[in-house]
Amino acid sequence: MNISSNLIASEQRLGANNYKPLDVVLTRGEGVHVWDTDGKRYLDCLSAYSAVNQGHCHPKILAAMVEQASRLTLTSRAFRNDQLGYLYEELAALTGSHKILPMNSGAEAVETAIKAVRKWGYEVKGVPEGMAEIIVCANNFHGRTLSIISFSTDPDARTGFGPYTPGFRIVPFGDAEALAAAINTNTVAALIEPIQGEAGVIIPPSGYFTRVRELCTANNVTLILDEIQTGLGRTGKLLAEEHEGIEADVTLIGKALSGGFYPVSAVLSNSEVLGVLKPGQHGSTFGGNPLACAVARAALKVLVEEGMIENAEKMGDYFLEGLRSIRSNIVKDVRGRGLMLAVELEPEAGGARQYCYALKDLGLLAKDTHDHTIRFAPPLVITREQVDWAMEQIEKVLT
Ligand code: IF1
Repeated sequence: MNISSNLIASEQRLGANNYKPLDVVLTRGEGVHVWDTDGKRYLDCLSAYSAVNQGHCHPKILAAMVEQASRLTLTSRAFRNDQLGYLYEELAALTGSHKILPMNSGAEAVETAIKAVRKWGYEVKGVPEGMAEIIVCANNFHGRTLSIISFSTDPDARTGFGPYTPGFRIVPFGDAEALAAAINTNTVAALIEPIQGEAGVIIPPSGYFTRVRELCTANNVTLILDEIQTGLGRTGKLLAEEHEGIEADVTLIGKALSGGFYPVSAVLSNSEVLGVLKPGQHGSTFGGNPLACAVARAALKVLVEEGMIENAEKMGDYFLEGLRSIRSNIVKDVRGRGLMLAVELEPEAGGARQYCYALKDLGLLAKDTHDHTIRFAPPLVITREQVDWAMEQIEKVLT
């Protein structure tokens, strides 16, 4: 038995069985590439679900992390640290947000936003206590906590974990009139992904978000966009909302906020929503810690200064064009924006997972979702030559 089969056996014996990863054991990463324990190199077309947008082990983020880790890692928010203020300034300058609340995981950012808009609903909008409603979309993915899975429509994510948190209304994604019909005087927010990731890279019809924005403004409803996956360059813009020409009231970011080095998330707010949280009402031991802040500052800096967002737009268009040019009778649909791409296979293809294994054998790592869809989301530093190489492998496997 080699190292990787021993490690896989240990995982199977001792690990909770809540994942079914491809059987590739990775030990090193650099830029768009990762290596397994046998030394085989792969082009990473998942980027840890868009957390390593900046590429694996980006040297400048690494340097910031090492420097900060050797100086000060954690103070808790009982005291102040000399990194948080800088992160606030830099995030505000970059995104135009007025108030920021740092957390760790994406799910925590979502939970934070839910708490804040409920309190805002009671204190500012005048919703009767306990009556606040939040509108969400069918086939959403916002994380794994109890309140978040309470409004999931995915049986795997939800079934068996009740009792569920009330206060959510589910409407179809991409249907603004359904959202309009669901709004009432107790509606405090609409929580939406700009592009649904887990659902299979679902892009809403054009004009959807313009109408959603109008509806939210007209009804004093907070528009919360979950940009945890779509944000920070993934779709070819800093935030995916820019494609729609709108501004959310509350924007959630995570994942690539650290370039994959550390769990860092944040709630960005343009409105008074975050202002309702007073000392003692919300927080986290690690949220806003100096190590997280230093890493996030470096991750944002390289994203912007090294042109990764523009590259995502260019290489995304090129990758999409390449995928669309593949002639294969098992391909049902090809879609994407920036470097958030998907190929949906015909049901006769027999499931996407076998194609992911075939791609892995050729040195390309991609992830299946919802049985019939393969996602492609490489780090934003991918070059034209690397896209060409990826396309050759994908074409081989699909034709
Ligand atoms: C897993 C999916 C992606 C997210 C959006 C919040 C979160 C996520 C839009 C929560 C997280 C991850 C979690 C990861 C799988 C992955 C995923 F397939 F499940 F849907 F990316 F496509 N909002 N998405 O996409 O962030 O708390 O995880 O930091 O293994 O569960 P988190």
